[in-house]
Amino acid sequence: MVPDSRLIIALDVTDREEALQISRKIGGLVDAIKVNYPLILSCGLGIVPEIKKYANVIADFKVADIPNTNRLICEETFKAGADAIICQGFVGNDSVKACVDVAAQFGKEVYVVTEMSHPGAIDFIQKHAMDLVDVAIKNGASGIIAPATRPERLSEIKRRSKDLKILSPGVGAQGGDARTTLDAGADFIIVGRSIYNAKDPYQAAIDLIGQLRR
Ligand code: O7M
Repeated sequence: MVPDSRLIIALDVTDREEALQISRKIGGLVDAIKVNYPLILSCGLGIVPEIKKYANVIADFKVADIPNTNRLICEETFKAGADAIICQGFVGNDSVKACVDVAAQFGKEVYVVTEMSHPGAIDFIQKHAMDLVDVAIKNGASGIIAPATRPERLSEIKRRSKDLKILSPGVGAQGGDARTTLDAGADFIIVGRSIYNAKDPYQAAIDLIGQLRR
């Protein structure tokens, strides 16, 4: 994924028509549409190729299993047409490698979660964020997920992550600021509610892109 708008929408709606309508409206504006369990559990993986008509699709399944199960999950996801998948790094090098190996077969990308954006990330995962960056580097992931809600942590993670792309959720509804997040080192911001709950999601996306280009 090469940055253009630097905006990824998190399409966490559960209604199929709403998901397709938003994708149709703003797919041409954003760098990717991220789908997560709310949409996939509601509509099935079959919605991936439909969304792909409008933008690249990132499957945010935070895959966190043994290598064999990770492999099976990644195969199904890439067969459905996703361009990238997100996995957890805390399950270890072998599990992440399984995802990267499948992605390589399909010519797709893997992103590894490091520190998450919510307050609970401080309980456990924050202590290991730098190790998780190392797991992503060691296993050849394309990039990582790091928090827009803690710009100072994002900067530290950026320093550690070298050339890995950074996708950063937490702008808007979780309190993060778009411009600050880029300045702290993110390549892309991931935004959900501030776009799909807006009265005019198209205009909300345009406004965010304007902030990112300032
Ligand atoms: O903008 P929001 O808060 O409505 O949505 C944020 C999206 O990013 C939503 O899909 C979350 O599941 C996801 N996300 C986080 O909010 N925090 C994280 O630490 C990680 C993710 C994520 O995308 O992980 C890959």
